Amino acid sequence: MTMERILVTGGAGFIGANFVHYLIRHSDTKITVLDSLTYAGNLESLRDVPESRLKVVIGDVVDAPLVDELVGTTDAVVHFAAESHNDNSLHDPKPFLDTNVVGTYTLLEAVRRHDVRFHHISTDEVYGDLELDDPNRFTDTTPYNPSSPYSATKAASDLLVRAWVRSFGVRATISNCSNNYGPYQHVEKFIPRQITNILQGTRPKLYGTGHNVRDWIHVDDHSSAVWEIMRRGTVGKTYLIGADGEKNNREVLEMILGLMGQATDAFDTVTDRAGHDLRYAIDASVLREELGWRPEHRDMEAGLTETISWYRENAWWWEDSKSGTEGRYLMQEVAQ
Ligand code: NAD
Ligand code: TDX
Repeated sequence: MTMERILVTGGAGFIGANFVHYLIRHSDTKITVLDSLTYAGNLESLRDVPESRLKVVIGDVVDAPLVDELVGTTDAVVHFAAESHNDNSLHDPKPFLDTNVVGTYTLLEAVRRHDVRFHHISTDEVYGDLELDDPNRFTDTTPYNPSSPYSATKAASDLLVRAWVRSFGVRATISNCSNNYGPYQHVEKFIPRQITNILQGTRPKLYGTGHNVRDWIHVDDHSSAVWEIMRRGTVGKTYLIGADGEKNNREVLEMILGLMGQATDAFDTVTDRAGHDLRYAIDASVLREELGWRPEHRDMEAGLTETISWYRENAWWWEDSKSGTEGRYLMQEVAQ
């Protein structure tokens, strides 16, 4: 199947931008990014991409005529655009419904009309959470059980994709990935928030006891998995992406503090997130066995060292958004 032209929604966000860089390095595709540049989108993340390979359209995934026009002139769509932060969804869920549910519906209708290959990016959070000692991990048959407004809208979007495959024969795949880290991640998220706090002389903030477990994967490994699925995955199928990277938040924070030359207890514990999921864990054996995919970044300490250096060297990229983000956290804390 030809995949010379790819439409990347949300390509100015964290994972979308890293995916664009990945395609530049690993393919000859021509890329169109569709992004509405919310607070989370930053065109500077695409600054080094050659103009001959990239077109950027600033627009909304709920804008049906625009989406129809762009989908009509591409070979495939990869749909990253979303409202992505759980904490924001607890305080103002409406944009999550608009972008994550109506936006996905709008894209599905367009790919259906034009018979274009579609890959939907989703999250492990659709499965809810696991007990710390549960020997099972999430698989593609784990029942959906989302906890937050964010994960409920992602679950809804996945179910729309499944229905469009079954009812209308849309050529779609879905991937549910675990927590990503790496460059260009917004400073609202756990790892960049703590790194940039330390760089600015502020103490990191750990929610609750910090025993919540996340299954960390480097963003480049997410990109390589998505590109494999787009090229060689089975239409109609859901693939779980994870790199066996389970760590609790306290361990990750202590690692960051140690790597940045701080005492490992130099952090504050703050009010826990409402409904805070305890543990996520991905079983990626289908992806490994069917497509032969393997993660390259298996050492989180090495990945974090690189990520810390990136934030240290690229303060110009994040500094402008830092005070607004911390202001938002302060307001959310007051509203609790
Ligand atoms: P992000 O918040 O960094 O980026 C989202 C991008 O989408 C931004 O550039 C934003 O401007 C854009 N966008 C938002 N609403 C839009 C709209 N209505 N129209 C067009 N563009 C819009 O998010 P991210 O962390 O890069 O996540 C990307 C995708 O990956 C999301 O679908 C998310 O659910 C999924 N995901 C994220 C993680 C993670 O750890 N961050 C893990 C698994 C899955
Ligand atoms: O300041 C903080 N302190 C803290 O302890 C922040 C921002 C977070 N946390 C905790 C909450 C989580 O247990 O760290 C963990 C990670 O938090 P986030 O970075 O907000 O990620 P999470 O809620 O796990 O969701 C992420 O992974 C799945 C992404 O944001 C989602 O888009 C993705 O679907």
